[in-house]
Amino acid sequence: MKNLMLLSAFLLSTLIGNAQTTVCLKNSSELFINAINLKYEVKTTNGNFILDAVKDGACFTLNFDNIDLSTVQDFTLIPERDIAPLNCVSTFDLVLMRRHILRLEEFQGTDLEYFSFLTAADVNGNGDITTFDLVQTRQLIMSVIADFPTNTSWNFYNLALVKEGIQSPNWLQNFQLFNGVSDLSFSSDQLDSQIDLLGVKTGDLNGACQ
Ligand SMILES: [Ca+2]
Ligand SMILES: [Ca+2]
Repeated sequence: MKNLMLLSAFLLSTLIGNAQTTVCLKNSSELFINAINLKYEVKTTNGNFILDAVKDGACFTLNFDNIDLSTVQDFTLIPERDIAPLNCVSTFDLVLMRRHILRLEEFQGTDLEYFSFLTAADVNGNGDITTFDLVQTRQLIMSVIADFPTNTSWNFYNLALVKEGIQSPNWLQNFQLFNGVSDLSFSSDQLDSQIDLLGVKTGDLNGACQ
């Protein structure tokens, strides 16, 4: 009888909870980004649940304790940091953007830092870096506008997919390689794993923000 009870307790614990999923948010230097909240939506065959991730040191733990893991279809990460658009955006970023637009100098840094630089520079989020981005950044610095009208203060990407994309030698010419990097949903076989997200502060071209 005791063995039977132990067996059913074991079966229940394998069915419900016990997934240890860790999510870390990093910048392009792979330093941890701290001032952030993380929610996650779990889609199951019994419905969807939105939960708060628990800060655990520099990273977060996703808790699936009360969810029958066999019903999980996928889960989506929802990082929240759409505040302080002017944070880390200075005239130095304007200088870097202008030099890039005028092709005055080659980028110095890693490919990951270059990906971050380009993403941060496209402040209006239209997929290109032009004088419109320069104008909006200048307006923000001069308090003509309070935030980026068509972009959030931060954007987050699947770091593993970004790293995969920049491994291709011609990644700069082929942005198709980055299809899906902003999709933060993960299938149930990524329960029990560590997931890294890349955070990019809009307008912070020198990547000073954490
Ligand atoms: Ca743009
Ligand atoms: Ca900056």
